[in-house]
Amino acid sequence: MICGFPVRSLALLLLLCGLAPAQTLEVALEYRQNLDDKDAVHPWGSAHAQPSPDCPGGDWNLPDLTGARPLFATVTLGETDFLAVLDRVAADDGFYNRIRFDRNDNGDLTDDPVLVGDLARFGDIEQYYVSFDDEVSVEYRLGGAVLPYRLGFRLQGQNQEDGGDAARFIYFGVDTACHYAGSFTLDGATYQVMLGDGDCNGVFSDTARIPENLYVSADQPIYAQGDSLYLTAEQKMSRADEFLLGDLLILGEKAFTVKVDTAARKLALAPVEDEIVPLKLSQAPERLTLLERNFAHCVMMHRPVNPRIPAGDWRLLRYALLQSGKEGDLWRLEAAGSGATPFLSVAPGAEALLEFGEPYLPVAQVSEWSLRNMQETGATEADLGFNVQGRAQELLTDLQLVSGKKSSVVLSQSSRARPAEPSYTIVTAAGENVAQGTFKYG
Ligand SMILES: [Ca+2]
Ligand SMILES: [Ca+2]
Repeated sequence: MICGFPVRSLALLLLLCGLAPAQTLEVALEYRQNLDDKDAVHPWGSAHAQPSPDCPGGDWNLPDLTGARPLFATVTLGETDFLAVLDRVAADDGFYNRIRFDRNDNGDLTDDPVLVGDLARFGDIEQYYVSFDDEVSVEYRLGGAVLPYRLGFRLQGQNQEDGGDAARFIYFGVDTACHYAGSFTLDGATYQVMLGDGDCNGVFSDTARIPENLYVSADQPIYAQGDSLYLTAEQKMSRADEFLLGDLLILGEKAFTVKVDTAARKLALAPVEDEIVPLKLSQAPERLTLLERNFAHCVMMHRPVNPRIPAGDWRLLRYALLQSGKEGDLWRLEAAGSGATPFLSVAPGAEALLEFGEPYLPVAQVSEWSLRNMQETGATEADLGFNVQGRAQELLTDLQLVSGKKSSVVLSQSSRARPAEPSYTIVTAAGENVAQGTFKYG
């Protein structure tokens, strides 16, 4: 007998005592092509495949190519390398506008559909942008599985007739046109999820990190890279439901480790068992993402209640807040950590406090880039930027009216869901007006 219950009722007893054995949530992931539901929101992903005039080693069967200098690029998905050949429809076309892509990975580029792009030239220099309407569906290998994928392509660059390394300056963009979707139920709520391959490498488990060579300034949000997890308890997914993929998820008052197994098409959410530290938040966010200094962990929080996180130094990446106005209008504010946002040190055994959000301060300033440009080139014009900065020196990235027809906030004429653009006046020390205008969203 335990607590007056027979032993065979142990499971029931544990449930009653709130000590039910922690269960891992297994979420089956279904492959989706973005074109299956064109009007829906889809995760975005992209990679650059560096073109080269040299064909990689291999036993290739190449078609006749047009133009003096065809280029070759390798697109890697999982453990499969696909060869792409760039050439021109007509020898005198200004830029590369035809792609042969070894879609079935058989070394023969004569049995694949030929992709022809729309060539757009802009600027006085011979700068081109080439878009391709056709996408390609492929199969690739990963972890013993053969998986489907869908890709789109675009090209950008300057036509340079001479010079051996001209290909270095050509951007061959490969875009993800597919994702995985699934759902799970927790405490009576049904959550929809989508997984996106942010770096377009066929692996959907790349967690957030900041590129080594990224220039991080105080007046710019920090853009981390990685795959994405969209999560919502609503019927319809929106752009605001995106997280950069983390290895930890705080959902309400629960904490889970997140494991994506692309080959098995599975997302596993296992209750966190390691010791983690209570974290107080100065505001209640709709969602919030923290990245550990060395990218050892990334925590995604969805409507967190008494969240806990591992010890370490943490960087505030992004958050979203919902706030009601006086007229019953509901606003969503989104912000991202900047280069000036301090790290938060979280030590074992002591509750930490993450301060962010209100009070927000308007900041008008000449950008660091513009100042450097003036100093280095003697330029006499500069960009005047407008930011709204929160308590952690984070920067507002968006402020939108989510619902409600009336609002005491004056709305923008150009972007009706946003507040009106602020205006500015520049005055000399002597009080003379020298310039005035209105900022633009950008
Ligand atoms: Ca082929
Ligand atoms: Ca990836």
